[in-house]
Amino acid sequence: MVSISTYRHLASGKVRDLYEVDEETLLLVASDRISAFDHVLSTPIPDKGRVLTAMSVFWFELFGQEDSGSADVAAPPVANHLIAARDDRIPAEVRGRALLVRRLEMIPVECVARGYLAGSGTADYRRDGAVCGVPLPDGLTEASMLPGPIFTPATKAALGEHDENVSFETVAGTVGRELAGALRDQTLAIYARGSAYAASRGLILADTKLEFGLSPDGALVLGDEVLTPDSSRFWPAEGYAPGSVQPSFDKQFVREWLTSEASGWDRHSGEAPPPLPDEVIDATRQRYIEAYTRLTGREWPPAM
Ligand code: Q0Z
Repeated sequence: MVSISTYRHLASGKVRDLYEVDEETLLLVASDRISAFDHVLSTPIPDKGRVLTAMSVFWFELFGQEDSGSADVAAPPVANHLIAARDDRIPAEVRGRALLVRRLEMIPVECVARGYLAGSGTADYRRDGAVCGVPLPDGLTEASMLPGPIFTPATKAALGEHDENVSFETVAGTVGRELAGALRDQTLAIYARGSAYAASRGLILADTKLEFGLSPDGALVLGDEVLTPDSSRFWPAEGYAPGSVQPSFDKQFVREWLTSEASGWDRHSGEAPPPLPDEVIDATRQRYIEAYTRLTGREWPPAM
């Protein structure tokens, strides 16, 4: 039986860890850690890592197919880094929340597609009337639907920093115009397919962040995690109301409790947030599972 300590630790993000299996194979592990207000909380959410992993697998499989059913828009298959979610090289301790993936040469661009105004998109629009150099019409408000989906790349910041929105021209300067164009086209194609599918399940995909890499033969490959609540904003279509910040599908209970009197915490204090009460943990776990079952139409837990 293989243990995770067999593998060299390569990197850790806020809530994920990356290990080297061999020269061409990596293990991408989603933890149960959750972040809120730029802090990683001391309380894990049971099953969160399994939900996000199963969701990524669902999307990799959907987008890997030419025609993915009535909810998906017909498009050529997208190559991705997934080797297996079930494999003897996946240690028992992380099984269900780890993916064996092809090692790629990652492209240092956060590839964001937005169909709606939110987060840094709203901030940039209010300041510049544009996001990442893409001009937008007057009169938009928080959570407005955009005239059409836009590519709003960002450069990955160091741990603890925020990604910096950049223009297409900046990406072209970094990786070349041809690759920049391919990143934009693939990102918008995946957003179109993902948002059409999500809409058929009663969910708005407001925006999403993708990462791509190059395989040894030079092909562009979709990497990382895909269309999870950690990389995307999902809003329930039934409650959608532009003009104010939309409640997060997954983290709303956490945010509401942390900013309530009950937590005793001031998000601007610089202090670490307190541990979550059991009711908030349970409600949040249920929200993640609901996101999975609602999006995929599959039972929880998946067979992995
Ligand atoms: C992903 C990340 C972290 C989790 C590198 N297929 C790949 N080939 C080469 N590198 C990567 C991948 Cl996915 C890769 N990341 C982001 C960092 C935990 C994911 F610490 N970094």
